[in-house]
Amino acid sequence: MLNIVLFGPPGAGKGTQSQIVMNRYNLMHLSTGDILRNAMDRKTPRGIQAKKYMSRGELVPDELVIGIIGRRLDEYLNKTNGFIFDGFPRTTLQAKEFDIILAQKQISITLMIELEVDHDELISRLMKRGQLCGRSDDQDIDVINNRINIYNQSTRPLMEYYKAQGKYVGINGMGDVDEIYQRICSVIDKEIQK
Ligand code: B4P
Repeated sequence: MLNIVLFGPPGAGKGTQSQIVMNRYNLMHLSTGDILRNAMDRKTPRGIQAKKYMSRGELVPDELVIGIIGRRLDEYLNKTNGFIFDGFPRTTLQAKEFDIILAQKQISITLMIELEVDHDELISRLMKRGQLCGRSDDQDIDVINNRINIYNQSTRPLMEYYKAQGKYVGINGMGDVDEIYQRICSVIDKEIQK
């Protein structure tokens, strides 16, 4: 099974790239951000709980997102070649719990690919999306900065966790979508050929 964690700050292109990479390798795309936004729109108890955090640009509690991922894994495990995890894990606790859940299912993460993007480019992409799509967490510069700061403090250190397992690869996330897609595919193809 090919299981990829696509990693990077808000606006790095994780969601954008996941959509095209999943088609090429026939993978299931699991985005905790999309799942939480869907729950918010449907006003489910989890969605109502998540909204408090997401509207401020804060991370949703670990137990809530870990539960979501566990349930989705059970649902799709026997129906796919593998997964792209987009926006998960985001904390060390999530990564550790995730490894335990995966081991119980006798699978593991193949690679963590980080998209490296300059701070000014992140702000510009997110503000543009805020204008085009109306996502509320992309419309307020303070919320955007809070998300980027939380990424740097709580999420980026996770790369060390995957580096220690020999699974981390950083790639240049600047440039047009197709260029970045080609860079991601060359990393995955190299791994598949090993
Ligand atoms: P996410 O939905 O993961 O949102 P994101 O970090 O903003 O990145 P996203 O993947 O959507 O954007 P992308 O970079 O593709 O998280 C939202 C919130 O959910 C979090 O703040 C948190 O509250 C909560 N959450 C989610 N997962 C959680 C977890 N595990 N634990 C706790 N809380 C969690 O793209 C951004 C924009 O850039 C797009 O408009 C795109 O068109 C554009 N773009 C992409 N590539 C480009 C390129 N090469 N050039 C120009 N523009 C580009």
